[in-house]
Amino acid sequence: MELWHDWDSVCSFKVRMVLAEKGLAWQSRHVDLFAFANLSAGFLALNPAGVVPVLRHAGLVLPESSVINEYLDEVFPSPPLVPQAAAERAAMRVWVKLQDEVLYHAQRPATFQLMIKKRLAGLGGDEIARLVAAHPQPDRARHFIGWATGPVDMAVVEDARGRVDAVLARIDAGLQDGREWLAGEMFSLAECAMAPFIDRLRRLRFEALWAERPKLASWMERVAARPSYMLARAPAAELMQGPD
Ligand SMILES: N[C@@H](CCC(=O)N[C@@H](CS)C(=O)NCC(=O)O)C(=O)O
Repeated sequence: MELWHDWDSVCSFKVRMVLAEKGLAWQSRHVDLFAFANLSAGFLALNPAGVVPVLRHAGLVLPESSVINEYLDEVFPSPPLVPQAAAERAAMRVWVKLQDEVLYHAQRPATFQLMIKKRLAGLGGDEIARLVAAHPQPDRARHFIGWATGPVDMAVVEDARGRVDAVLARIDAGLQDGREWLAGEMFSLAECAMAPFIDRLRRLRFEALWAERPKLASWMERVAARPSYMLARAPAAELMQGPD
């Protein structure tokens, strides 16, 4: 099994978390997003969308972290990460969709302002524009040009914080009545999808968003205490620097 990924990529962390939960061995194919290796012809042949992660297993080349995670659970069912009951399985998928479609995009501008900008500081705006010119997703090229250059824009960070807050409020509300895990009785792919954002939001110093939400805060601690979380998290040397 091979995984094309970058270490400090939330979408890659999501898949590494499932691999770790299941104790699966995998070969790392590092795609350095800061060298724009995801836009090389070789990588685009694997994933025309130009994003990580991509899994290769038994001749299958698979993009999309949530699809990869469901595939891994079907092919390697032990320990299970998808609930048996249809209602819980559906609930799990709604959480994963919230992560994919809302939380990922909510935090992204803040990650650009407070982390990616620092990492790309050596490159001028023109150089960045040149490097992303052939990005298969024009919106993403625009994000690099608009958010990864110039001084930190705190208005963008505050807007992102507000959008993240709305997602965290939903998670908090989903954890009422002593519920330990999002989809019901078991730790599931819903937690694997959210786990990387616990790391990211802590490092963005967004902790005020859970300071007054004890259920959310203890769920975050439960997820971050799993051995798989530490195994899946980027090694210290690979972490982007956060806000000062
Ligand atoms: N929906 C995709 C999104 C993948 C994605 O956005 N990956 C990011 C890293 S977390 C990436 O490759 N970014 C590079 C870019 O935007 O150019 C998934 O979940 O796999």
